[in-house]
Amino acid sequence: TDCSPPTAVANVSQYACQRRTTTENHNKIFTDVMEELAESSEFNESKGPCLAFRQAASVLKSLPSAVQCLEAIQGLPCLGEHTKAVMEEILTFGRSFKVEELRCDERYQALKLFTSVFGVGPKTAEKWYRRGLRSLKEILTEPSIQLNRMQRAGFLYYSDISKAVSKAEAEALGCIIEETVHWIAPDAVLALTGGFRRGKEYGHDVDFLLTMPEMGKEEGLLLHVIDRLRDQGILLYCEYQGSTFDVSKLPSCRFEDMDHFQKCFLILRLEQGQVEGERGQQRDPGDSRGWRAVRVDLVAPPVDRYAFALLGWTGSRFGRDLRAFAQKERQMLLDNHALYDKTKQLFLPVTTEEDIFAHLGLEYVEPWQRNA
Ligand code: DCP
Ligand code: MG
Repeated sequence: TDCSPPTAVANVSQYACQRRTTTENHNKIFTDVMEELAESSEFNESKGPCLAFRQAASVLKSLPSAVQCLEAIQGLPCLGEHTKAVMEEILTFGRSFKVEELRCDERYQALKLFTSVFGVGPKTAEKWYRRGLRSLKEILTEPSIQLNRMQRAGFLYYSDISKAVSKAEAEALGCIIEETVHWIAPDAVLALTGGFRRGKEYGHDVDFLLTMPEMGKEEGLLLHVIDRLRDQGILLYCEYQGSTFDVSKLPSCRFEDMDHFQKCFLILRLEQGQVEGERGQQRDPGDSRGWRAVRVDLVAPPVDRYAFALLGWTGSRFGRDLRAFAQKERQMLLDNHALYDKTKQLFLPVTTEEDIFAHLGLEYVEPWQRNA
């Protein structure tokens, strides 16, 4: 094996927004482990180690080939001693004992299981674990546990929504949403975002952005869409959040995970016959229902915020690092709503994603290169 550090590796940026990361991951044996360790740190509320493992995984995903030896990662950013030790284990033994130990850990297993339910976050999972609960069945049969509406839907459709959504299924949903939206507003603009916009073959949900060419016309649009989906009999669950977007409150000085646009978190019923390649075909001999439940997110920003929302919702670490880059390297604040130049004390004019990259002095990166 060639252990000389490839020249391309010599100048990898610490920021994902200065790297190009396709869905082709040559270092999956390392990144899967890093992501499990990050998740475990998250359960333990160890923010530092969690971020460190996620950043390390992200750097490894951007490499053009598989890492064969420790020498090959010399000079790469974001790879700490901890990460290197894990990589050394994998390179030497083909496996990580540290992560194998973790996979056997009762607490990790339970928290991973509980957080796999739609509507259950680390806090709730921890609460259930502390009460001695270990399985989903125990949660459902424990009389003192009060599930909220979202969690009830999460349990009801658990087997469907814990199954990956394929690109063909995402496209089929795209057609359904498009037809629904255009029936209500023929000039509405609909875009597939999230992992599928980045070219992923599978996802945990399907994310769409929706807007109107005329400012203000997007108000109430989502509620109409929801009504229409319900009329069609395909709305299994809906959690609607109205807009809390207020131009006068910009810029937000902290990194906000949630944006203020009107949005809804849905579970939709997708007929097997509507999915390309599955027409007249039985997916699973044991499953004769002919449909599955799918998680869908719809977000409807006003058109003048569309580029920011699109960039944010296309997501991955790429988006997070863009914000960090803007703040640390450019003294600018970027979120899903706006880009503010702190030095010039003004909001920068933006209509496209390209404009945002240009303002930040970054080369444009295509969505399919943002799988950081
Ligand atoms: N996002 C955001 N603001 C929110 C919620 C999400 O900017 N309020 C971003 C972060 C995510 C992206 O939107 O990267 C889409 O979220 P998902 O959780 O659906 O992630 P992906 O689509 O990237 O992956 P998956 O295949 O798991 O759906
Ligand atoms: Mg998604």
